[in-house]
Amino acid sequence: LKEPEWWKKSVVYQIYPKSFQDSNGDGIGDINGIIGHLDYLEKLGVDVIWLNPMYVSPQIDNGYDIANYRAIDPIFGTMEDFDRLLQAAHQHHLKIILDLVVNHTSDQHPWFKAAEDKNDPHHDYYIWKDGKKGKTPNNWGSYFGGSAWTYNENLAQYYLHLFAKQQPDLNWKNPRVREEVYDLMKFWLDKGIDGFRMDVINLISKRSYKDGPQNGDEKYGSSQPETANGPRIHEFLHEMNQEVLSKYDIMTVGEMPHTNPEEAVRYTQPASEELNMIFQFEHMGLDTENYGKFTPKRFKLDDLKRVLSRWQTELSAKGGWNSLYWSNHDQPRPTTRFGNDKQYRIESAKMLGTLLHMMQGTPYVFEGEEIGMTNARFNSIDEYQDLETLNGYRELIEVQKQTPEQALAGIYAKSRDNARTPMPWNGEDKGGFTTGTPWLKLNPNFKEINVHDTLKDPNSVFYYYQQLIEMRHNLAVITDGIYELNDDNPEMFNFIRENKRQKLIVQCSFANHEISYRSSQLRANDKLILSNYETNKENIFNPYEARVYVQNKVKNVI
Ligand code: TEU
Ligand code: CA
Repeated sequence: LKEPEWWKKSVVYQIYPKSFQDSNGDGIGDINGIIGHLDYLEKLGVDVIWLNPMYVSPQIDNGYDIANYRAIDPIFGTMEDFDRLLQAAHQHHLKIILDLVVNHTSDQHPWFKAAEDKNDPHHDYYIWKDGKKGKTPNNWGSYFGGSAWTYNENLAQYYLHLFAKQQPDLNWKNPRVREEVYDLMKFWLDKGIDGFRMDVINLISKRSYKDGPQNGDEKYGSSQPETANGPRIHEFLHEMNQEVLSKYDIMTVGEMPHTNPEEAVRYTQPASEELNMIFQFEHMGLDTENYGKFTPKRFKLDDLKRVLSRWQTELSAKGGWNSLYWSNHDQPRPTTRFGNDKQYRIESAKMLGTLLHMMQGTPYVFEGEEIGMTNARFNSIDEYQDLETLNGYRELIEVQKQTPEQALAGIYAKSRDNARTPMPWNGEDKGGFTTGTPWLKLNPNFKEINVHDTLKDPNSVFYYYQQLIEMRHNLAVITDGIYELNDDNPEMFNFIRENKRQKLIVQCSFANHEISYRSSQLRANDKLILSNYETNKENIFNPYEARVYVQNKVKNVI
């Protein structure tokens, strides 16, 4: 049996540097702060760290607007600090992957400054359209609100920015752009990093610039049909693979909104020689109305079962590979979004962790998920920082005519700042995150939910995640077993994983109340190997209870 690639057996921990640990009192997390917590990550048992961008940036979109791809922004430290972090991580048996943001640059990047001269070769690094002021080339809206086009008076041209106007899209049709990107990738890979997470990488090949469909009463149309998974995307990714990726022993994960499993097979099957895995968004959209991120709707467990099972059976089974995630720096906290963070916060966090980590794919743990953090209920919009949130709030009030209370409820449910509150290392003043004023308020519940108290409690989420990660390292069936949903109860998410030697039976309750349930899958000699409760009633599940049984199919398997 061929040993699976290292990234198939790895668990990735995502660090949002700005919010992880401040070491110099300026209220902003930094590289030296990360170095101080490598022991904590080694204790958790994770294998890889994904770092959100720390390159030189005006911080309009918290570092996803890059002005120099080959330098560390002074707010995070120096390149020497980074080199020390990389070396220290490797000494702690931790690999490091960086964020590659090349669908767009910052408008402060020298390339864009030069592009404002039509005769400069950098002009065609970006996407310009002639036009009269007030008449945009099409109806596309930016993901962050407003138009996706901004007018340059001197050039009498518009430039495209799918995100903020300070994030002009790069023109990937220009081979010079592709060469520049491959060069900057090699700069970091030659320093010894272990791979890349690629920001909205499936938007880099634009199909056309025709109008997009409008949802609801939105003023703007969606750019998605013309920009997601475009005509040359596989050509570009294969070229990137041949020019750069294939020359290193690394892992790659592409962030790919609006992508379905069959497209994902094409991106991730080894024969394509493109990427190792992708972040898909289907389970992230279940509680979202199609015309607005901040208008949450209740999701149905049945939808979640259908979507996640489809990704299990239609991707890995066809030679592709899944990433597995509940949260990241763009998404609300899973205990609030998918569990019950009031009466059953700990149970929900453990149950959701079980559900995800027993599936086939590479799991990602976002900072704070391992201690069961929840959404942050701030009292006023003034306490939020994220431009997507602030623009969204204004739109809820001005366009959708919501009251401030209604709008704030939507912001509380879906704001990206829910994930970006500083890591609470203890219950002291400012949670041990900083000695200064944190750039974003801590979650008001940090005195109850913090690392110090969690590590003191043997029944905490942390030690449960430690077990999940250890099982993932030791039970081959989690990596190579087939997946099959057992849809025998509307309040349970039950599935099996099976290979020739072992069968795992995973049972996760999403019910707020006790349910009586008899599993047709269990056999007398099945051994309960993990549960987030001291299970005592064979067929009655406690609220948000998870159980994992193992069935050894051959003798003397551990
Ligand atoms: O996110 C892309 C993306 O799809 C997000 O805009 C997501 O759809 C939205 O935030 C969900 O509400 C990537 C980065 O992860 C994000 O932080 C950046 O803001 C964005 O690209 C632009 O670089
Ligand atoms: Ca700092």
